[in-house]
Amino acid sequence: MEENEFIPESRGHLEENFTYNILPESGSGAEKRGYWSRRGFLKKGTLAVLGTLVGTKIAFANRIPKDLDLLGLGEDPYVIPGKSAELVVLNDRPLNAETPVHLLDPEVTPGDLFFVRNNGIPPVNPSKRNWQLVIEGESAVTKKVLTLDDLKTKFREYSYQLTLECGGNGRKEFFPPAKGNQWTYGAVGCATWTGVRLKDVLNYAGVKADAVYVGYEGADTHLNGDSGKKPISRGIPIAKAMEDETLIAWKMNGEEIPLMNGYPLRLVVGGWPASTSGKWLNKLLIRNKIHDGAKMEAPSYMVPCKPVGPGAEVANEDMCIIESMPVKSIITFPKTGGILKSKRTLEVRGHAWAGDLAVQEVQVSIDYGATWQKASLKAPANRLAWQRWTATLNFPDTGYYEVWAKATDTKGVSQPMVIPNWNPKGYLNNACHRIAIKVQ
Ligand SMILES: Nc1nc2c(c(=O)[nH]1)N[C@H]1C(S)=C(S)[C@@H](COP(=O)(O)O)O[C@H]1N2
Ligand SMILES: [Mo]
Repeated sequence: MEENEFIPESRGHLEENFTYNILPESGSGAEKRGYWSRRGFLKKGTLAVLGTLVGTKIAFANRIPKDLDLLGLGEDPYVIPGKSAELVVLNDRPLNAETPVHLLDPEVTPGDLFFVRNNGIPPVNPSKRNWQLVIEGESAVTKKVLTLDDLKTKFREYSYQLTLECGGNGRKEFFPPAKGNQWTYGAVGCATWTGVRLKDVLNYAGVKADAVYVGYEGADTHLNGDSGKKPISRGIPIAKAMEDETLIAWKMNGEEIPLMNGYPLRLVVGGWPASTSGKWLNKLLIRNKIHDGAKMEAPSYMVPCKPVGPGAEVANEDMCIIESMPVKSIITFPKTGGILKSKRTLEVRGHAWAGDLAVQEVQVSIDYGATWQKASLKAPANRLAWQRWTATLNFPDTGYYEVWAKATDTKGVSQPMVIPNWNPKGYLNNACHRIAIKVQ
């Protein structure tokens, strides 16, 4: 095994006596530098797209070795504009990319590292100046149309740090596998969002007594080019919509929201599946029934109402809408694979969150869960923000260790050690995160 001294990333800091071994991740293409794609995939289906990018048809297309980067493309086609090259692209149509878990280390997730989950094609060059937000629906007293300026001048501005996690984060671990993006740990982030309270805007239009749900629509378009069809149009019950922290935001970390995260305007619903946080927001629908937009229908963003065995077939009527996300934690420092040299103590850290609840306790184990040590845990910056945890580990001997982290929410519910309730779409995997450490 080759060992190199290296600085793993610009933003992490290395402890003294700490290095990494670079193990090629199998299939990731890390071992295939040079002419070969770092991204490790060039799908057949993208050839037509590549053709348009190089400006002519690609001759001998069927002979292009898998994973070859075409020189004529210049830049790595899988670096997303406005995003770090270190995001891992899982799909390019629609574009989906996750954050490597160790890059989630900052307490506030930077915009260029925030994951991207698209269901359709984002709007091209959306105009901030001409942006309009329509508020209507059966349970709206009056229809309203607001510009961005209206939002900024008619309502009070609020900022909250809010955790957004895709319902499918962790899907990769389910067996039998579930179709869809094979997210590992990185479809989560916690940025500071600035905007107005959704409830203030809803009240401005007037909310009738029979209102039960608020649905959103965005300016993205369907993959199949059908302009009448929305790629996604989800929603939340009126009670969640009326919470102080539910925002219509135009800023992320004090700057304009990156295009891929919803510029110029998006909903931010902390603690719930991020699919409820509509990007490129241009319509709110105050509904007198559960919103019936795209991806509200079963089995999208639903799990079996009662647990089922792995691989079970579940009828649509036995599926329930996911609401608050479950308790979860990640280890963000060190990056897995670290080698601790001539030292037996190491400070590890990460974040923990628990949907609508707060985290009460985080514990860590270095002996495969036989014994646990309490980590120190910070209060959240505000309700629905993830919480920083840290722990100082004392390794009794040299050797290979795994560090496991486990969070418990304020209702006493802990993360499972094994993959939880299998479900057909692979949602809500909140099993404990583990990293490997070698003590030399
Ligand atoms: N308009 C629109 N809003 C959307 C989506 C989308 O495809 N279109 N994807 C949803 C899903 S499934 C998730 S997980 C989050 C992802 O937000 P992000 O891309 O900013 O990380 O946005 C949600 N809002
Ligand atoms: Mo999602």
